[in-house]
Amino acid sequence: MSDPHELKVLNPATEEVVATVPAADAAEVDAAVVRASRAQEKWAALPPADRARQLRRFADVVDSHIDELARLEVREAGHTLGNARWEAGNARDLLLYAAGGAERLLGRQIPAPGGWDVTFHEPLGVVGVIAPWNFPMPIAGWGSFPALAAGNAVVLKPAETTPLTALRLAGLALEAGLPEGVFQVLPGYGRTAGRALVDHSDVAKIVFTGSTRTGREVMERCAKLVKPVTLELGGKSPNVVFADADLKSALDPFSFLDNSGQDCCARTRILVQESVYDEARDFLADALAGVVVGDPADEKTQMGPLISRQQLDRVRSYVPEGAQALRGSAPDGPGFWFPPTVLTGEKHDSAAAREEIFGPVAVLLPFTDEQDAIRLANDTPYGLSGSIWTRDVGRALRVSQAVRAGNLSVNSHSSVRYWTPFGGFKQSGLGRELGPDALTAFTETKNVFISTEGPAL
Ligand code: TXE
Repeated sequence: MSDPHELKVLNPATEEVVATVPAADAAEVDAAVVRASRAQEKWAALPPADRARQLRRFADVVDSHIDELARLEVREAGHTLGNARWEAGNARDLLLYAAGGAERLLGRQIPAPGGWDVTFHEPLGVVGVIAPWNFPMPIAGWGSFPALAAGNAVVLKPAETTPLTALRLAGLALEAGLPEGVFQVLPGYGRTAGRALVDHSDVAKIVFTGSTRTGREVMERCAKLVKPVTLELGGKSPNVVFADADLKSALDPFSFLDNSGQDCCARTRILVQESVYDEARDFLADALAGVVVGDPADEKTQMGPLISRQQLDRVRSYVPEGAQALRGSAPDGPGFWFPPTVLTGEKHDSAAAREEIFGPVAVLLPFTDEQDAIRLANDTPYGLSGSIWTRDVGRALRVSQAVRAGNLSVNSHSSVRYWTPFGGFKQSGLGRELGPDALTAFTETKNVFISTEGPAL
């Protein structure tokens, strides 16, 4: 069965149609890649400072549209206004940070007898970025902006449910003076436009963020062309809380409720030392009851709806009627609402404790001692993120070394900053985005040896 020719974008808080957008087919993907290839040659030939200046101008234009972009994100993704403003600001900040990278894409000079040996970071060509719906603007930027700064052209396919902010960003890029074809956004279905981008022989790399299942398929298809991939996949991150921790901060419910739990770094396995388990449960019961769930456009709202009916059904399937749980409240009526929930009767190996739910649902589990905490924290195929809460510095260091995950925080729930590397161990992904090395992931290293001996006369 072929996909429809358009995408219907719904407001997840009301189920009203926000917009209808044409969906690209394989021929349109091909045409975009041809345009991108042409544009890329000129873009890569620009002096780095000129490329940087154009990206800074793009950042300025994004900056003057923060509120518009944020309100669009609220309507298409149901994010709270505060979060959406942060997301638009993140796109601006990453543009500025990546722009500086264009001027600092340094090679090396390596000692070699009989001459000089130097390395260059050359752009790959056309990069395909496949983005998810959970953070449409930031993740579009994480894949695209460092690639652009390194001299590549980008074709970005946003998720079916959230194409609008990405399309607007592409419009703002043109407004800022970026050459046509350098940054194109092509909404479409995963198995049509997404696959066409992955399979295209002139797309030099794929950056994919989404489910582990689809990521595996993307990697398999890329293998046929020996095409490099960066994969940012799912997570089931632990929040390890020792008895000596500041419980109030450690059990901040927004460590798993932010973005309605649709966050690959959400700390959804709350592992609490058994001596403070009851105290933790009582604290969470009160905290969930106080969470304001409702209209995401209202400044006072702390948590909005889920993205879609499909996601709501998926989340519901993990919380059957009569499940032992602490619950907050959520609106009735239209919209994809689910209340903040902590499951308290799960075993370590139950589906809810092991699988990525991607909704406002965490499990609360006890552990005995440090070794038990490490064992449970690592008892998952994922390895994206996690928090460790203790006042014992030695223990904090030991546990952060022992937990196999790409992004940990000690006595904090922070995880993603545009200037630090981000990515997963195990089945959470492959490669890193952001941080000081972000641009090199979009380059080939070329080594050139120059003889100083000269040709024999
Ligand atoms: O993801 P998909 P879905 C997880 C989360 C969620 C589950 C399913 O657990 O509940 O995945 O979400 C495109 N070839 N995450 O179904 O299918 C698709 O169009 C090429 C975690 O939305 O992975 C979209 O643009 N592309 C995650 C993108 O892939 C394909 C964020 C993601 O969709 C494709 C999102 C194909 N065959 C979901 N099939 C995170 N890491 O944060 C789909 N796509």
